[in-house]
Amino acid sequence: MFNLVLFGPPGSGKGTQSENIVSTYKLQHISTGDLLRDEVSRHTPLGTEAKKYMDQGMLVPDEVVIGMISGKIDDARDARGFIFDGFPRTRPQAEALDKLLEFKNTKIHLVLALDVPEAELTKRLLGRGETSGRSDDNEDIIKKRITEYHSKTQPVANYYNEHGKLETVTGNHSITDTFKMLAKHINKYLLPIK
Ligand code: B4P
Repeated sequence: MFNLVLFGPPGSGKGTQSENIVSTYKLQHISTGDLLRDEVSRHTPLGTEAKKYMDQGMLVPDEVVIGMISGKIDDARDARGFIFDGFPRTRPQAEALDKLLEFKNTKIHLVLALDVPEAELTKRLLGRGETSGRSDDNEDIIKKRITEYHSKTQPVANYYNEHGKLETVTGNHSITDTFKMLAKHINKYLLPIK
């Protein structure tokens, strides 16, 4: 089993590149953003709670997100591996993920961090907001999301760096070129499935 974390600030292309990675390497995709939006659209109690935070550009509380992830890992126990997209986003989430995986006799093998300048992130998220209808893609909320990223999520990169698992890739190139750079790192662990 090979487990990958795709890390980066809001709008860095985690969701976009996850699609390419999933179709090339046949990993099981776990996107906490997608899972939360699904809960919101189904008006579940978890979704109603999460929406309060997401609409303000804030992170959803750790216990809500961690509880949601655990079941998803169990559902796909025969997978070739997982790609965690947008998770973990805090140090407690990273520690909880390590414990969950250890319990399942596996671990995170590689963390790929997308590095994109802040002006480009804002431009992309405003562009996505014009078409996606997402509540977190207007200028004030984007600023708040980037502030949350610096204070709560950036420490996750340090955590994985301390464990020797972090590789940084410039995410400011075209979608195809960025994918090629990510693939170079993944190919050291896993070959593409045609
Ligand atoms: P997410 O759904 O994870 O999404 P994101 O960070 O906004 O974007 P992503 O990096 O995936 O960018 P994308 O590919 O779409 O988070 C949403 C919210 O959910 C969070 O704010 C939080 O409230 C909550 N949440 C999620 N996980 C959580 C957790 N673990 N803990 C707590 N709360 C959590 O790309 C953006 C745009 O750029 C797209 O339009 C795309 O087409 C474009 N683009 C991508 N790559 C490009 C490139 N190379 N060049 C040009 N454009 C590009």
